[in-house]
Amino acid sequence: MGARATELSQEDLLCMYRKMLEARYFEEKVVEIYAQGLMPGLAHLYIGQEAVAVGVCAALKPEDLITSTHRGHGHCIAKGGDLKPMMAELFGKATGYCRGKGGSMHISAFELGILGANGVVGGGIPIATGAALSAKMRGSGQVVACFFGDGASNQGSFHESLNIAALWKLPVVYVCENNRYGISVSQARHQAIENISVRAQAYGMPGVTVDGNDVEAVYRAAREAVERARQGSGPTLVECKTYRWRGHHEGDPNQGQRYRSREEIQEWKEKCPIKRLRTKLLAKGVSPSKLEEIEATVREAVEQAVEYANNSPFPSIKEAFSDVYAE
Ligand SMILES: Cc1ncc(C[n+]2csc(CCOP(=O)(O)OP(=O)(O)O)c2C)c(N)n1
Repeated sequence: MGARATELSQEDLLCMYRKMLEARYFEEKVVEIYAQGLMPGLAHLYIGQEAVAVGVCAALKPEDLITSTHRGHGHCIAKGGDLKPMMAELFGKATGYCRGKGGSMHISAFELGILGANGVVGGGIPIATGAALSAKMRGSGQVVACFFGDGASNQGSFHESLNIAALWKLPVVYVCENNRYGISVSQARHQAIENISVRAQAYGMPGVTVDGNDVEAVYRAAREAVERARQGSGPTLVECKTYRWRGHHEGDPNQGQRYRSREEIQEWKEKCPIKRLRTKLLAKGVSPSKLEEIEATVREAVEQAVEYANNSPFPSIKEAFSDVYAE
């Protein structure tokens, strides 16, 4: 993305705006296509959380690594994923990042430093920690950003990983996306703490909480944590407070009845991270037509990704067992 500077230029912010739109429009399309039954498996959408992935990945270099979650499309796009092989992967097609065998929840693209989305809650945390140990032992200078949710921060994998990463000063940034729910359980019903970042103290690393709907705030916190990791000073826990607009997965009927109110959803929609950046860009003197042009280009790119996915073949039955295990 070319950011990583202390101060973000207008060009950096426009780049972030484009990436956030890619994540949003890609998934708005997934809503439609999933409802038509064209996508096998489950789709957990990231709509509302885009500022986290984009703010964090803007602080990384292309050779840095990320691990993702079951809600991983935004992470993949922010780290440089191309919409066409991503959409093809969601359709189960041979032209997808994992040749159609990963689907929405298991996209990986090692060439982009994407070590994989993961259906196991908290499963990416030890993977990121191991990758950070590897980077340290190889002296590669790489940093690993590890995305996970508030629910995942209750898993043993979280506590064991943070403990060892702090002890060994591993180059990893733990990014907790506190979107307030683990499926239908609110944070207040699964944790006695308000800020998950306080857990960092127990392991001897810095912990910060930021507004996860403010891409610049996320970027600033991530940048500091990435620099700290790169200098050999060890991990940081960055908690980003945000919200998911859709149900837990597509097909979860909850849009304001069972576990959260319509008013709550509406309140968070008003804090839309994309609208917020748009307002900021306009205030900085960017013309509305420039933003409209970006919006139209991204919409077109999403349409092309769907066409590409639709026209791609399914993998051959003969390849059922290839690319499943590392060779
Ligand atoms: C080890 C494990 N336990 C339980 C589940 C079932 N499960 C899927 S998503 C989820 C909630 C995850 O919540 P959080 O980590 O906050 O992520 P979010 O869905 O909010 O992004 C659970 C319990 C699972 N996939 N893996």
